[in-house]
Amino acid sequence: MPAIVLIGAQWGDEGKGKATDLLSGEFGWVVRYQGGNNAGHTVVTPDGRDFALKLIPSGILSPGVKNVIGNGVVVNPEALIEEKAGLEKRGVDTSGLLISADSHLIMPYHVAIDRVTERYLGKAKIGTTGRGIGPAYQDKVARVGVRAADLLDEKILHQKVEAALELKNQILVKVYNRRALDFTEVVDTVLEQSREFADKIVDTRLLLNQALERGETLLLEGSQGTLLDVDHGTYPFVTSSNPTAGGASVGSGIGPNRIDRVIGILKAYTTRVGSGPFPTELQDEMGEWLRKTGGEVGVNTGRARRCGWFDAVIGRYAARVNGITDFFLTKLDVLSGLENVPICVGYEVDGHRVDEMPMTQTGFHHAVPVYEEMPGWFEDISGARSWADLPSAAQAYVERIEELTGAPVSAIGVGPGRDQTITR
Ligand code: 2SA
Ligand code: GDP
Ligand code: MG
Repeated sequence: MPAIVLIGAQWGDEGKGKATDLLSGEFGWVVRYQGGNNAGHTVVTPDGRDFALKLIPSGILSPGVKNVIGNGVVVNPEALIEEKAGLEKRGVDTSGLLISADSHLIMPYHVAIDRVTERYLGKAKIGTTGRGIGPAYQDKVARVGVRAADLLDEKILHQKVEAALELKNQILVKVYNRRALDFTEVVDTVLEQSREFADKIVDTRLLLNQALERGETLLLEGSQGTLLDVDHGTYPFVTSSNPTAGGASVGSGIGPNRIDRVIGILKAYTTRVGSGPFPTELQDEMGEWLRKTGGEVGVNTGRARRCGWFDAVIGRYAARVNGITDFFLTKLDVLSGLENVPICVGYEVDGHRVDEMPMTQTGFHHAVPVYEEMPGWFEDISGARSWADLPSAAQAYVERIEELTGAPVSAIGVGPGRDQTITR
């Protein structure tokens, strides 16, 4: 077990924080490899305390584990300081946190452009978290980004920010009719902020590979989810990085052959936050019931999540594109109390039955779910700790998901707590 990847198999918020926390004690290192402070990973510790991790890996709550913000992550210095200080205030030791010198920084102009672009798009907006994620990745790919290592060289930092800001201010002022940002203020602020974490900026790629050579183990923690992947998701309604398992190698700098397990975190129903197609979405009281019962509210933005039934087409797709070895099925407890539980087994697209993800954006927009009804269960299963504790209808529901997705379910979540987990 050199390295394992843990990814979201749907549109995010499947329970990756809980799963990472649950496993991190078995690993030497926990690594975030993409995304930034758009994520919201909830961990409930055994003493009942609730933590919402955004940029910092969820392994930070496990003493002795080293936590890495990898090169594939975009780092907002202000958000990093705030999150770190918030954890320390609650008694969490953050001394094991390291930041890749190659990670790109989210600058104030990225946040401004993200928000103004969304407003400008109006009804066609992506529904981003407004954290500057897309614009920061745009600059990375356009080769005008500012990286964490640049904070260690004032001269270079000045040059890079000056070049970037000249163009950004043109966009902000001329395209969006907004206020220009002041160069000196931007540079001075980021330099001031960097003093709080400059000693944590290191060559994480080298450290991670050396750790592997010593036989230490890594858990690579994905954020968002498969359907939000910029390559494999419901483009353009996606985030600007690669949450899928392939992104873990690129975003951390370890070879793909080091990874020998890919755990897909899969919610027992489906949610999505932000715009974009969602075939099994329930826009009725049933959707409202799932939202309330499952507590489906954005950890970061407080936005209500859209809710719907389990979609096996997506589950099967995620199993394939990530090479999922096993699923952690979360929030099964939320479904208690339903007479029947529908599972989407395929789609009708423009009069044709399809069993796989439609190839085109229009096809997916037109996808109407084909449901199979599974018998429900009424027992409260939040206290179940073994497979045998589950009612037979709940067992049948899990087994049907395994059949339809083609991957085994190795753990089942029956509540937010670490112990509210059934391992098989
Ligand atoms: P962005 O900000 O550019 O990454 O937004 C692009 C799309 O990606 C979605 N996205 C997310 N979806 C689910 N959960 C996320 N994290 C937070 C949470 C979200 C929140 O844990 O609840 O608090 O609202 C997350 N981050 C990005 C986003 O909604 C857009 O659809
Ligand atoms: P993440 O982004 O994938 O880490 O997921 P979020 O933290 O955004 O959302 C998952 C929510 O479900 C959090 O409030 C978790 O505490 C909670 N949760 C995780 N697993 C379970 C489970 O098995 N049952 C219940 N009821 N809640 C869970
Ligand atoms: Mg989340």
